[in-house]
Amino acid sequence: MNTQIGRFITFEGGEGVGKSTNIQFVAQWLAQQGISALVTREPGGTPIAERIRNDLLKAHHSEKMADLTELLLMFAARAQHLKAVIIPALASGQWVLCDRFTDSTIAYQGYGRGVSLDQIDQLRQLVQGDLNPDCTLLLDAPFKMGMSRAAQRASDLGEEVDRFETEDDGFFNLVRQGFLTLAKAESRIHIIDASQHLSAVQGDIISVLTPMLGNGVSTKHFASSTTKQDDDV
Ligand code: Z5A
Repeated sequence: MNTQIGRFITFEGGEGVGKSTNIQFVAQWLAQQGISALVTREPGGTPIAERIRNDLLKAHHSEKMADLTELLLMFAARAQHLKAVIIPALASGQWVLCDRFTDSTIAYQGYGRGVSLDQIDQLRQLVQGDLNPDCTLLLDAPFKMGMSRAAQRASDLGEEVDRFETEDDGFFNLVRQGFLTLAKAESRIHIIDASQHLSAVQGDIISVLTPMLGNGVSTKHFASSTTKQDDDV
């Protein structure tokens, strides 16, 4: 029986820090190494999960979405995405490159909205079991820099503002600190300085991923990730 499984790489960070740009770059770079990668995103990645995404991001609901509703919808979309897309791809030996995953839930719903981290962890266990990313690239930049890049892109492409983009500076600062706190605690998370020129960002990303090419497949995927010293940011 072939027990080889692919690598699970997630891209995290605030808005406009370059996740979509760099996920495409990594997919092309892996293809040059002869590695097939599936690019996907959260919330979303399947027809059902994309419908949930639409409800989550729509800026103008006639009622305010409760924080717990938002949290449960994130995990509902994730359950579908894991079952229909991520787990089958990994099992077939493909690498999965995912634009956001559970670290975003901890940063946005936990640190940003103030939902209990213990409750988030219970849902994480229920939905993921022991499946965690092998490696997470945390693209970090001052949130105003990301917002202004995203605003420029939105105006170039005529995109609408989503519900999260209407939050205030305090919320985005909490989210950024949440990501940085997680990065200190989890050895799989690598902080990439996303305020640099794009070529420097991509050089740093390759430095992180190159050691993973040595044995392009992993059989340890479902083991829990290693924990670093639990310092504060
Ligand atoms: N959310 C949540 O709350 N909880 C969860 O569990 C999950 C998500 C999974 C949807 O995210 C929202 O869902 C998100 C959090 C929440 N809300 N917010 N904020 P999304 O991923 O769909 O949307 P986003 O985070 O807002 O991503 P984005 O705006 O698409 O940004 P990005 O993908 O990180 O950036 P980009 O599109 O690659 O780059 C933006 C522009 O900057 C573009 O024109 C690039 O060419 C340019 N760029 C990129 N890098 C550089 C550098 N280094 N220099 C100069 N210019 C650059």
